[in-house]
This record gives sequence, C-alpha cells and structure tokens, in this order.
Amino acid sequence: MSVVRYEPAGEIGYIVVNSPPVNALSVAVRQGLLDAIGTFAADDARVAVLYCEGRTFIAGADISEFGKAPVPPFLPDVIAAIEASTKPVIAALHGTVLGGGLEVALGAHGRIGLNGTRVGLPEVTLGLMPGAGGTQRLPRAIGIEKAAEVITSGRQIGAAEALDLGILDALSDAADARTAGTAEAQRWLAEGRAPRRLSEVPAPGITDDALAALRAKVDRTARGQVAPLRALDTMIEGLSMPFPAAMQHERSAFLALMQTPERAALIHAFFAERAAAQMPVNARPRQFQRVGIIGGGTMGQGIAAAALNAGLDVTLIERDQAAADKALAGIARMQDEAVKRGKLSQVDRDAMVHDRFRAGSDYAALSESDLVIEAVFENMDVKQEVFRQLDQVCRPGAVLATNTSYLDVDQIAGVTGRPQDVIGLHFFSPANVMRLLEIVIAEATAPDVVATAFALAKAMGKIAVPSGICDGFIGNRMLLAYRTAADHLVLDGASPFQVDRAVTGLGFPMGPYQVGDLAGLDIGYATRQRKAATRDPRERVPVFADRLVEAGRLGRKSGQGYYIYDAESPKGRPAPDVDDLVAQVRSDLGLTPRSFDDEEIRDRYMAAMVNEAAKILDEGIAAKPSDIDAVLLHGYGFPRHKGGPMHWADTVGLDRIVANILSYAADDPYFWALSPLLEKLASEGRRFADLNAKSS
Ligand code: 3H9
Repeated sequence: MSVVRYEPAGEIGYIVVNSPPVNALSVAVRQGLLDAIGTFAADDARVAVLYCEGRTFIAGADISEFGKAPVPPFLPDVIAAIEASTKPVIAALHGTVLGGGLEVALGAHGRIGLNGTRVGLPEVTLGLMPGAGGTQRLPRAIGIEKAAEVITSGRQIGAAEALDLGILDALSDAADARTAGTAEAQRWLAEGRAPRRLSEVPAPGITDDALAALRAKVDRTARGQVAPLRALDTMIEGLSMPFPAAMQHERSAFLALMQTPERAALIHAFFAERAAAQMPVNARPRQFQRVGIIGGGTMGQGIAAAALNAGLDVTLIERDQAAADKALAGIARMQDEAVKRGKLSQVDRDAMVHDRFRAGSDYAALSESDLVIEAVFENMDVKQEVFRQLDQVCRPGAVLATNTSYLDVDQIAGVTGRPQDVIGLHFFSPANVMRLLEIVIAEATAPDVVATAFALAKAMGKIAVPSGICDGFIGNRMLLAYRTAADHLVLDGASPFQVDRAVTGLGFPMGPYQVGDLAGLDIGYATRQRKAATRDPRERVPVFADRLVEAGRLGRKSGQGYYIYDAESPKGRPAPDVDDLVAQVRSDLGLTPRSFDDEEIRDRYMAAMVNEAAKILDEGIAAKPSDIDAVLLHGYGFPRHKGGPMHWADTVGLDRIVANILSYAADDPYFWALSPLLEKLASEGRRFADLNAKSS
C-alpha cells in the first residue's frame, strides 16, 4: 500500500500519510506528498486536511537516509508545492511533530493540534539545522527571538505552549487528527478563508544589540557544538534575503552541516540509544504494575519517583516507620518540585503521593508486589539479608532486582531459592532524572525477567543497556579506569585543576575532581581503605586525595575539597593550597614531577577509557560497542556531539590510540596493559563500528 494517499470526500480532500513507525519523510513519503498535492489541485475539494495515521504526525526527515546521497524530490520543494496550493491545506497534528514534520506543517496554511501534541525543531540535537524552511518560516510565524530559542535548543514544546507561541492556530480535544482536521476545514470553508503563506509574511527584524546578546547566549549554551550558532546565523542572514534566496542559503548551510563529524557523532548517538533498547532475549515481559522498593535513601526515593511517574504503584520499605515517613516526605518534595516546573499536574501529584504510594517497615506488605527493587547500603551481607527476606515474603514469579552498582548479582541471587527471578537494575542518581539504566543479567536470570526489565525501562522513559557481571559493570568499571588515569597524571605532575580544565575542554560538563567534590571525596576514600589489604603492589594510590579527606575536606558537602564552595563561588573555585598539598605528596613519594600539556592529558584520559571499554567488550560484559557509548553518554556526561568513547575512538583512529597506550606502558605496564581486542582491531585496520554491524 502507498505510504501517502489522497481521499476525496466532497468539499474536503484528505492527504493521509501512513509510514510506520513515525511517518518519517523517506523518499517515498516525499514523492507521495507531492503526488497528493497534485491530485488535490485537480480535485473538486475546496480544502485539504493533511494528517497522519499511527502514533504520530511526521516526526522528521528519515534519519536513516542521512550520510547517503540525497534523492529527489527534496523536502523544501515538496513543502513549497504544499504552500503554493491555491486552495487551503490544513495540517492536523498529533504525537511528536518534529524537524521536517514541523516544517511540513509550517508550509501548510493552518495548523490544528490534538491536546498532547508536541512540536519542535530538534535538528541541532543531530548536529544539523532545519533544512526545509524552518529557519525562515518559523521566525515569520513567532518572531526572531522565540524562533531562535526553539531552533537552537532543539527542545520539544507542549501543545499549550505551541498555541501560545503561535506555532499552532488551535487545539482540539477530538479523538483523532482526522476529526480535528475536518472540524477545522469546515470552519475555514464557512469563513471562506484563503491560504495564508508564511513565506509571504514580511521578515521580522532584530537590533544589532539584541542579536549580539542572542549570539552570546547560544554560544555559551552550545558547549563547543557548531550547529546551534550556525542555525542562528543562517536564520538571520536569510531574513534579509528574498525568500527563495533564503531557502537556497538554508539548504547549503544544512548540507554543509551534514558533512561534519559532529553530525555523524550525534546521529550515531541517536541510533546507539535505540540499538541498546533491542532486547537480547525473545520473551514476553511479566507484569510489573505493583513495584516494591527496599530502602528510602536518595536512590530509593528517586526510583520510587521514576516508578510513580511511569504510572506504577509503589510500596516502599524502610527499617522503621520514622525512616519510611522521611522517604515519603522526600518523594512528596520531589513531586512538588515537578509540579513547580510544570512537569506534573497537582492532581497527578496528589494521586501519586496519596493513592499510589505506601511506605512502611514490614516486608509482608510486599507479598503482592510484581517487582521489587532493592536499594539499600552497598554491602554484600546487607544485600544478601534483604534477598533472603524477599525470598520469604514475595509471591512466586515476582521479579527481584538489586540496584547494586558493583556487587556480584550471582552471589545475591544465590541466597534465594529462585535465582531465575533475580536481576540487577543499576539506576543512576537522581534516578527520576538520569536516563541510564544498566540491566545486569545474572547467570540464572530467566529471559522473561530480562524482558520485564526492558519493559520497565521503556515505561520509565529510560535508556536500557544490558550488562554482564563484573566489578562496576560497564559504566563504573570504565569510570575507575579513566579516573585512575587522571590520578596518575596528578601524581606525575599535572594539577587537578589543569586536568579538570582539559577534560571539560573535551566537552564533559565536569572534570574528574569536580565530580569527586560533588559526589563526596569520602566515597573514594572508603573504597580505597576497603581494598587496601588486597591491593596489588603495582597499583598507584592517589595519596593526595586521602590527605584531603583526612583533613576533613570531603568536597561540596563540607564546603571544601579540591575546590572551595561558598557564597562567593557556589559552584566552586580552586582551593589555593591544593597544588602545594599535591607537591608535598609527590615529594613524600619521591616522585619527580613533569609537565603535561592539555592534549596529553586528554589523550591519556581517553586512552584509559577506550582500553577498558575494549576489555569489557572482549569479556562479553557489553554486547556491542554502541551500548558502551549509550552508557557513557547517559550516565557519565560524555559529550553527545562526540558520539561516545567507541565512536570517538573510531574517529581518532584505533592505531593512534594503541600507539599512545604502548608508549605510556613503557613507564607503567601494569595500568596500561593493552586490550588484546583493541590491539587486534587496530592491526587489522578495523573500527569498533564494524563490531556494531556484526552484532545488529
Ligand atoms: C530533520 O527533520 C531535517 C529537516 O529539517 C530537513 C530535511 C531536509 N527517521 O525513538 P523511538 C525510528 S532531522 C528514521 O524508539 P519513541 C527509530 O529509529 C529529523 N527513523 O520511539 C525507531 O526504530 P526501531 C528531526 C526514525 O516513541 C522507531 O522509529 N526529527 C526517526 O520513543 C521508534 O523510535 C527528529 O530528530 C526518523 N526521524 O519516540 C526526531 N525517528 O524501532 C527523532 C524515529 O527500528 N525521533 N525513528 O529502533 C525521535 O525523537 C523519536 O523517535 C520520537 C518517537 C519522539 C519521534
């Protein structure tokens, strides 16, 4: 069946797109739209309604066509044909009207949206800019400043705001887009309205000062990405040209961005997230409506909020009623915050906190739970005791999950009589905000339990990545490796502040010492103390970090760590004595410092990350390289416009990374033991991406 059809129905003609999953503008859809607009022109209908079947109106250009030679008809021409129609065309919108989808709607003469519709121009999130008139029609519809915000942020806009801004003409509570579009078309017919073409609206202007302020703001928030500023400039430049010239100008800027490594990285990230969500098993999920949570600390509260937001019922167990009440208060506060930010209605908030949430101290309350997530103190004995109790009270078939971030899930499952029901669900804090969920599949975990974990992740809007069992799973194991590389740099002569600067220069929001301060320096200290007795003598200890903790400097929570946090610098300024403290440690250890430039710092940091990732892949802990990218992008602040460490490594060249590691290994062969997989790929001239292709 054709992906676009024209249905004549008297005075109204329907242009119907049906191209699952998201009605993206593939070449077939573009051609279909062009044909349909021609049929409408020749038909007796006096107005057309353009709408989509399925879950959404057109969600954009077909991303899978990017990077290949463009095939006509090109989208700007299709939209020009829609706009040029002498009879009105009304776009009836539902779902996520994004990118080229919104550009098609802006080419129509009227736009009505169902309640719940979301619109946006997310091209910059793919390293692109709107390439089918978005930079020229949107400012004519809503003004330069608002259009600049929409285009350079790439954010999705809710229906009410879209109406307010003037992107939509009207909202409808009809049951479907066809009904809404029909009502709007009848109104147009009754009023005898003629097409209003945005390309014919006079271009708005902006003062030099306002433009300078806008550019400065976009530059600040772009964090090294090219597309947002390029999009802004193209919009402004185009507005001073005749419309057809502006369209040419936009098209060439769009095609130029298509060639950038940033675009390749961002689109890689898009597909990596979706590839990670492909379940490694073929099974149907069990039901998981009633969720139990053990532990009401920060993590337990965050998981509870995420479950409530997903529409699930939550029973939270704490050690006593006072602790349970405290958890309830914490969750209520989180949801109040969400109401304040407009993310949640007061009615939904009340239903969550009063009707769908219970907190108590008796495990018996979990007897009917479908899925229980343990989020207690990170200690094997404590966790095993929790699972023994769960084994006693939970109904047969309930999924039992641990939120451990390091411990062996097999050992936890082993204390129950139902290891097939046990799985790891490693949430990241704050769990109601962070999108990553590592799904740790244990030796005996049943396929339908794995399927349940993936279904839960989808319900919660999380990026699920499967992981095998090892110390730290995918993300924390890599974190340890690159943090250690940073510590070695400091021991050997770099300042912690220089390391942070070099790392943020790569696009990370924070460097390792800023992250340490934020998390609390006592955490790493406690781990080092615990591991001291079994530590390999070749391992180098960051004694300077221990000295800070021993002096009571725990990071943000104590007002001082590597940085000082006070009213003058709430986000922290370098503590002036840290470099001396580090120098003293070097001298105590008999180390002769040398200097590092930022490039070497970055090379070492990234080499440690990539080398560990290759080992993780080789051991089968991660299923494919793009899964590792998804983990680092969503749990560890890896700059999205670099695509993730595996994509980054492919871009830099594996042979270069191997050569670096071999040169570092001359001084420290223990830490810099080269991954055999990395060595093999480099010697064969292959890339990590080749392994993605193999596994997908
Ligand atoms: C653009 O429009 C440029 C123009 O300005 C100029 C052109 C000249 N193409 O995310 P989901 C697939 S740039 C191809 O799991 P959800 C996706 O891979 C584009 N495929 O569902 C997945 O496939 P699979 C601007 C696409 O409900 C399946 O659909 N548009 C596209 O959680 C389901 O996706 C965007 O950036 C696409 N455009 O979310 C929008 N979109 O099942 C990008 C999705 O095989 N898309 N697929 O893994 C999204 O943000 C989300 O997919 C959306 C649905 C919100 C639409």
